[in-house]
Formats: sequence, C-alpha cells, structure tokens
Amino acid sequence: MPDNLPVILHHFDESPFSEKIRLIFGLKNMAWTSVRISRIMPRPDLMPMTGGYRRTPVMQIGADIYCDTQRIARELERRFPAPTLFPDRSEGLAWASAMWTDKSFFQNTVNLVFGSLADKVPQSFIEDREKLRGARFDVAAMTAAIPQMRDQYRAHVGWIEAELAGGHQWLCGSAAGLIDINAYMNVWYVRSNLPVADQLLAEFPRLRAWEERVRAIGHGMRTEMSAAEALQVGRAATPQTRETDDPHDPNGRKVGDLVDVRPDDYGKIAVRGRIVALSAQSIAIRRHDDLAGEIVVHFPRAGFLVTPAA
Ligand SMILES: N[C@@H](CCC(=O)N[C@@H](CS)C(=O)NCC(=O)O)C(=O)O
Repeated sequence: MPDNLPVILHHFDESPFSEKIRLIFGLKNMAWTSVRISRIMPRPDLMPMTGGYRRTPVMQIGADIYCDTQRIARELERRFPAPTLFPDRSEGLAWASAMWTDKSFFQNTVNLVFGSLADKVPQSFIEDREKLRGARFDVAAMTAAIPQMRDQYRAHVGWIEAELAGGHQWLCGSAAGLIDINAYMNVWYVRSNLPVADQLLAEFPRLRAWEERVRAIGHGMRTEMSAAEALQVGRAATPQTRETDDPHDPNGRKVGDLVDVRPDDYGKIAVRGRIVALSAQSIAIRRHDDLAGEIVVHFPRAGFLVTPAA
C-alpha cells in the first residue's frame, strides 16, 4: 500500500457503528481522515464508490472500499497490528461478539432510543429508514414497547457487569479489545441520546467504571475532508487488492466470477462486481463506475449474501 493514502472514514457523528471504528482508531493511536456524510440519503459522492451499499460507516483507502464494521475492523487489524484488538487470545470470541452486540443487543438499544425520542424523530429520517428496511419504522410501537426494551437492555448490560466481576478492567482480559468496543457501542448510544441513561445504568457500578475507561481510549488523530475530495482520492488511486482464490470455497466460487453481494438483514441492496479475493471471512469485488473509476469493494462473509449475478 502506498504510504500516502489516507485512512478515510465515511460516517456521521451520531452513528453508533461509526463510534466503534472511531474507538479502534483511538486504540491503535492512528491518524485518520473523517468524511461526514448525511444521516439520510442521498450520498452522491459515496454511492459511486460503494456501488450502492448504503450502511454507515464505510472505510476508504485509495480505491479500496471497506463495508461493514466487521470488515473495517479486520482491515485495520491487518494493516495496523499493534496494539492488537485481540489481547489474551480472544480473537474468535471477539469476532463472534458482534453477532450479539450488533444484532439483538443493538435492535433492543435502537428501539429503546427511538421509542424514547418519540415525536422528536424527524419525519424525513423515518421515511429514509422505512425505505432502507422495506418495513415501517414505527416509532409509536417502539414507544409502547419501552418497558419491554428496558427489561431486555438491563439483561444485556447485566452480562457486561458480570464479565467485569473479580476486578477485571476489560471484557477480554488485560487490555482493551474488540469485545469492549463492540459492547460499548450500545452503552454509548443510550448515553448519547437518553437522559434516563443514568437511571438505567445506576445498578451497574463496574460497567460505569468500564464505560469511562473505554471512553478514555478516544478517537486517535482526526482531520476532516469533504466527500467530494474523497471521491477524487478514490478516482485517482488504483485498487491495491491482490487476486486471491479460496481453494476451500464450499460453493466453488473463484476470482473473476460475477456476483451480487448484499447484507442479509436490512438495506439489502446488491452490489455487483467480479470477485478479486475470497476467503472464509471476506470477499472483495471489482467494479467500474463512471465517477469513481475502478474500485474494489470489500465485505465480510458472516451477515452477507453472495449470489451469482443473474
Ligand atoms: N452491520 C453494519 C451495520 C451498520 C448500520 O446499521 N449502521 C446504521 C447507522 S449507525 C445505518 O447504516 N443506518 C442507515 C444509514 O446510515 O444509511 C456494520 O457493522 O457496519
């Protein structure tokens, strides 16, 4: 990788998934470039590079685009291995923890946050998220479910409290790692949005002390860039990904196959391209866009569907 390519994060400040990556920059003490994108569509300078993937955040290094926090974290660990996200041999469990923190824990947190914000949620945001989900973003139903959501949230944060018993400072051992960052996202989101956070977290003293430690990790060294400039960076660069087949691919996919890749939960917009690199944990596809030029887009495998392009 040419050293002069900035690590760019396309994100918005209120985004809990983006907070995970900002904390990884902090943990790894990195300099990075922030591109603030709109909370709702359109994102005209970003879509040419992602090929339609519209979740937040997205990381860009030159003409390589990394989608989903799972894939972004993996790339950051590969390129900037120290300090590691996996102290004390916790790697497998740390990756798996996202299937808890980003799915059931997060769904519960989101319902609690939007149900509590109720009529403060802008109509434009509701319409945008309904389009994204292909289902109603029913704030009134979320408000009605607040008592259940409080119960669920309490159970999830109780697991964090339990893990910190016996004087442990971090969830995965002697230093902060990916499990801490994944779990923290849901505490940060409630803390950033709900005045009742103090009440909800009052009975968890170890969690509150841990929360302060995670917050203190910070965000590394951040500078700003416009989305239009980032698109120019992508256009001027050449993708750095080497062709890599996966001899164990259970479906016989290979470099050069034309495929569609999409998330399996919501925002299931397909990104089409030819496979460049394939493994059990990641897939990279090459595409051409008139505005962005030649781009390689990277996705994780868990939580994403890969189908032959029709
Ligand atoms: N699995 C994705 C989830 C990302 C996600 O759902 N992000 C929210 C914002 S925090 C989102 O995409 N909202 C819709 C949008 O920004 O277009 C990841 O880990 O990056």
